[in-house]
Amino acid sequence: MAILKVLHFPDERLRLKGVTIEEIDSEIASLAENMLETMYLEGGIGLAATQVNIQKRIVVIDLSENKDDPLILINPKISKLEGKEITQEGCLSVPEYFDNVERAKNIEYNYETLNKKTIVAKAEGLLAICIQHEIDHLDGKLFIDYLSPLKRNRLRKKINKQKIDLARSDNFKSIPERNGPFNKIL
Ligand code: GNR
Ligand code: NI
Repeated sequence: MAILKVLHFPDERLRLKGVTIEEIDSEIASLAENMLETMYLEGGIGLAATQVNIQKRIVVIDLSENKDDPLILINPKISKLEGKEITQEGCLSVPEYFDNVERAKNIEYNYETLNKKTIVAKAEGLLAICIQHEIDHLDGKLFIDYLSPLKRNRLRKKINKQKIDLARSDNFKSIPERNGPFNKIL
């Protein structure tokens, strides 16, 4: 197993679309394992392959309390959207930001399993929200795309500021090998 690196907004690779998985083989099985391990480590309830820089239509979800009931959705597709619901969402690719998003309350969806079975199912509540959020990732979409322009601008400014602050603090990191006791670079 392996931990994969999760891309963060505004990484353009989050905008790439995943391709349909034609062959469900051991490579896909080990990708699913690695995605689950990464999701558990990062403390998320879902993870799409797009977020770990793999452009394939596969998603993992685990809504269980004990993190022992994983769902692996291959080529997931929503066939019906019903009702509306506003929920506060977060995303491992947009750290430390949470906001309300309106989505369908009830969905019908289908997907393939690692055993190459096609499953047709219905979902409501958090599972329905999560499946919509994850399939959006496979299509290069993020939950912040649904925010008002004002909120998106605020978020962009906050992230730009974080980037500047990080660059500043990096400059102050000590490099003892090069600088001996005088290890502050301005
Ligand atoms: O961990 C996550 N929590 C969450 C909360 C509300 C709606 C969607 C999600 S998914 C998110 C993990 C993630 O980024 N998946 O892509
Ligand atoms: Ni997400």
